[in-house]
Amino acid sequence: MKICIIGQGYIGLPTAALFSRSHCEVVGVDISEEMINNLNKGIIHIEEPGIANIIKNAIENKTYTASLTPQKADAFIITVPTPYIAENYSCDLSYVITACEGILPYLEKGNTVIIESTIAPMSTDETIKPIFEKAGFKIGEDLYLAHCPERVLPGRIIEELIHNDRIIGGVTPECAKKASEVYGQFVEGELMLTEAKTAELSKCMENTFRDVNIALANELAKICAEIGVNALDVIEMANKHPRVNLHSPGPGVGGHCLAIDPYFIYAKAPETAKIIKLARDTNKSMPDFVCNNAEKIISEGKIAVLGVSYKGNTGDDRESPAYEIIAKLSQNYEIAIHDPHIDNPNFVSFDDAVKDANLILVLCDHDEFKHLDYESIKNSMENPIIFDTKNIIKEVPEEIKLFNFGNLYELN
Ligand code: SAJ
Repeated sequence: MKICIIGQGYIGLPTAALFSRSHCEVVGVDISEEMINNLNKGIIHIEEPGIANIIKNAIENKTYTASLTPQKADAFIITVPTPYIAENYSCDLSYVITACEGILPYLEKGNTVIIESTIAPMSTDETIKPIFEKAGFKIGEDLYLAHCPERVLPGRIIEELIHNDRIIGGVTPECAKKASEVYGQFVEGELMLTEAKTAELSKCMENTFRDVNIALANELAKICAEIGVNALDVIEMANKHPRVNLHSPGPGVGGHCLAIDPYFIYAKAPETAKIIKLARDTNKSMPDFVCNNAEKIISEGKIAVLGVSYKGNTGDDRESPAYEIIAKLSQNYEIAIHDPHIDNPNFVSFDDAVKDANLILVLCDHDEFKHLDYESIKNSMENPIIFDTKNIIKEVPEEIKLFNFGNLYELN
């Protein structure tokens, strides 16, 4: 089977890797010339376990090539970004539309087209299907169109692409059947066949479920800071109940999924999607909450920020709340940023970050931050204080004061 994958980002590239490992002939297409040249040399641009080797082997075996233009294939998979439009929170389909139009000259009767990008409910039927119909195809008869959202966790993408159950939302039942034959090449989880609109809403709802639960934890943290209870203890105790799973409070919700997908549902039904919008607002308020508490801890001086990735142990900083926190605090404090997973010339080493700092602010749960070099901290800081917004530091020497979401009420 020959597969053309449009978009070689966080999802497109690992997906290309797995198809090529399963002996499909894969063409990975992207608009970035630099990325395409690098990929053809085996140089990959994402930090994700397992992918580099698979792509290197696939290039040697000629089962993978990167290209600026699509080629004729049996199946086309679209994995391009879908941001939201700030004015009305709706799903920006422009990259998806451009990608669909871009494959039209290469499409032949009998081909399958799959949209993997997360899209708002009804997008496939109302916006994407007409693109192919206008080009003369009869969907479900001579072209098979489906929405098959990915559902993988960065850091475990290869593992989850293979083993997670997969939603296959066909525009017609025949479309779903054809799309499932494509994923059958490497997916070992269950392939669940359904309609495109059900697939679209299921994907958005998965991430909304998590966003709403995180908002509940963040609201609890704020309540506890106000009334003088340890929020982290409450979560630990409550979670001993067999049917309770309170999530963890944090500096806000980052990433390209949880911080965006709930808006796609909200934009479709703004009068009705009340909890969804309130959860977004609550999570978006967390950078302010962190800044306000940091200001209560120290009123001036230098803050060493540890970690800007939105997710621990990755170099992924998309939509990271850390940047909003840094921008706000920069107005009144000197800021030094350290992140061992992100290559940025403005970031500094751990030692330089903590040197003469008045506060260490942990914004990301990289493993490196679980056990900091406390001797170095004691030597570098006159009055060592740590504010750990991710609750990854469990114990510090008694000369160091530790704040986390469990004891912020002490600042009142
Ligand atoms: N976070 C909290 N508290 C928590 C859990 C997470 O504040 O208890 C924060 C994290 O720090 C991070 C953000 O939420 O900033 C999102 O992290 P995440 O690990 O929950 O999710 P993502 O965005 O990396 O991946 C999600 C996953 N969806 C679900 O778990 C429902 C993944 O399966 C999806 O494939 C992915 O979105 C996606 O592509 O849609």
